[in-house]
Amino acid sequence: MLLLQFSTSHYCRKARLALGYKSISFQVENLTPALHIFRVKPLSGSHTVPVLLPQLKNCPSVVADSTEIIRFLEAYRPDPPLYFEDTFQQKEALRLEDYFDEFIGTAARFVYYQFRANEGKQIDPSWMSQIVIAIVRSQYGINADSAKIAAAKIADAIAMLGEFWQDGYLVGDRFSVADLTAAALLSPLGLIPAYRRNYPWLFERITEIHQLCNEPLPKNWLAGLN
Ligand SMILES: N[C@@H](CCC(=O)N[C@@H](CS)C(=O)NCC(=O)O)C(=O)O
Repeated sequence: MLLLQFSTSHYCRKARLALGYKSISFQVENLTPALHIFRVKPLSGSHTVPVLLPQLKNCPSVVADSTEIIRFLEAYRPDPPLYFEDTFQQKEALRLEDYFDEFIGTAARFVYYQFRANEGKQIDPSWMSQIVIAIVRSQYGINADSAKIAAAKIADAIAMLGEFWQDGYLVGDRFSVADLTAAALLSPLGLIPAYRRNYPWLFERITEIHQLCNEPLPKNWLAGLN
């Protein structure tokens, strides 16, 4: 399988965590933001990554969007499961996946890129990195005000996780797509010292989930501890 991705994208991380959890071997093709459109659009009709090319007989040739990728992987290799057989638990797991995808992944992007353009500039001051940060900020309208609204949404999500993650799982009594999605989409916050200081349990849990899924933590993650 080939995963078309941005190496730093947390939605691509979500897809990699799922592939790793299911011990599916895959290769990645790292795309350059903005130029990626020429590779991705003809395949999926959309402009976002991740896009998975299963490259297998009797499988779709293209699976786009992290949620669809997990749906595909679950059918392709049901064990170990990320979904539930119980209808109520499954509905709840998909509801939480959607909540993290639609509200928290986007909010984390705002907070992260606001940080990288200001206090976190020294993490990678190279012109290439600064250009990518500038493109993302302009594409999504990221500024101090929009980042503040995003930070409030993240605070709500962390409060909710605090109830479930300190000693359990988001749904039922085992790991699922809901935990995986929360870990992937909140992982960029690990580079931000204030979050590391205030929520050590959150980053311990995100670390455990990366280990469970055989996925390295984000580059420079330790910078958040300084
Ligand atoms: N709902 C999508 C969101 C993916 C997404 O937002 N990807 C971003 C990277 S983090 C992207 O491709 N941005 C480039 C663009 O929108 O042109 C998913 O879950 O796969």
